[in-house]
Amino acid sequence: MFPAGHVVSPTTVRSVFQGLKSIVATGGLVVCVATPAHADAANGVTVRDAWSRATPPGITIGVAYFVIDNRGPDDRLLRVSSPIAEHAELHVSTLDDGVMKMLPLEAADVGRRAIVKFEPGGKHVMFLGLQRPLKGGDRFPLTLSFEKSGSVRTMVRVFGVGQSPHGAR
Ligand SMILES: [Cu+2]
Repeated sequence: MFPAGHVVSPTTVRSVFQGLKSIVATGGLVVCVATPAHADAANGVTVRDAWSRATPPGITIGVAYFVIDNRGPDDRLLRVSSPIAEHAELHVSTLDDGVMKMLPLEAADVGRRAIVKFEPGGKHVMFLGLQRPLKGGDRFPLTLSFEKSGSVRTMVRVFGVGQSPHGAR
């Protein structure tokens, strides 16, 4: 929806991710949670606390945040993917003169024994072409591909509008 290097006004960002009241849709996303929601480990890299925000009806972009805990050597997050969206991209947000800019990241470095946080206002995963709106309480899988550690799959928990793992926002 947004081209690479897009510039979006803070208002747009707010309305997409927080502001609009979500209309309760019937028959919400049903994800079979066969995988436990706790962190999944692979060769030293662990991904935990993955979360996302509910999306308003008609909006086909979404976002995801998580914490990468690397107990091994230097690594890099190269790609992400999820069955809920046509594309998933690595982005970074910066506030520049009151304008929220989101830029695509080619990869995210994960240093040796480092913790890298994807969080609001910083690095995030952006979903383009969501198959359907995300609702609070949903869970969906996200696969992160690392240069050395390979694929790490985690489950993302969707929070309602104005909610986050840290309480209301
Ligand atoms: Cu973005």
